[in-house]
Amino acid sequence: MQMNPIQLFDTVSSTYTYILAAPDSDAAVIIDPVDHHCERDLAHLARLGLRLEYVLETHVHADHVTSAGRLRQLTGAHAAVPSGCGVPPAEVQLRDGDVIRFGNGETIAVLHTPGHTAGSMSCVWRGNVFTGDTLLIDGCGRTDFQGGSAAALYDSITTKLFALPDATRVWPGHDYKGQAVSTIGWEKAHNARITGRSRDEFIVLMNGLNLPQPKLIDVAVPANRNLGLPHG
Ligand SMILES: N[C@@H](CCC(=O)N[C@@H](CS)C(=O)NCC(=O)O)C(=O)O
Ligand SMILES: [Fe+2]
Repeated sequence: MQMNPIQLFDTVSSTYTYILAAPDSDAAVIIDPVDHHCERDLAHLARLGLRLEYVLETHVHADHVTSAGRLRQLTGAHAAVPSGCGVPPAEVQLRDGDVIRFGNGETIAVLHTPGHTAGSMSCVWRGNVFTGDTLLIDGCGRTDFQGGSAAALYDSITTKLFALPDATRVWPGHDYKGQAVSTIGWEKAHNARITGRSRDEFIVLMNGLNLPQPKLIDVAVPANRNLGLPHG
């Protein structure tokens, strides 16, 4: 079976980028592309004969710069970002419950899943959920910058993502341990941050992590609010 979604990795920031290829047309969507992999991603699309319709961002990233603006310029794709992320140049400002249509009747359902950042979104397509940094495999995104909230993250994961069918495949925005894909059922039963913790216990855990700031945060956040393009 053709690998779909196509999962691509950035070893610098441990970011996953995804290409979703419509099974019955040449249309494609890319999720969370990374600046220095623009040519790699264009080559993937070209080799597979795919035409990019949307560049989608799950949130404004703090640890790497997106290539969304450049991919949009080079392919004519539309840029779609969460409306709560403050990215004015994106023509599609996503809200909870929105549906992105591409190809021949393909639909991506958009869920607002705040917590890692205030605007963070997850996207559901054909039994797959792209969780950005809301739910990671056996983990979750941090909640200590960009309007993050441990309480909101707990609610997003347990009431929105865990409401998806157990067989739904979970494709995270990052992985720091060499893991690639999970399922909602597995995460419900085993997630090291969530499973067996009350909401209050989760909040205490997250608020006590004391992680160092991402090295690129002061560069990445302003750049990503302009789709990774230079300001001016
Ligand atoms: N050391 C990394 C930190 C990366 C980081 O903080 N990643 C965020 C996602 S943007 C996160 O939520 N990580 C989860 C964790 O470290 O528990 C860097 O400097 O970029
Ligand atoms: Fe993030």
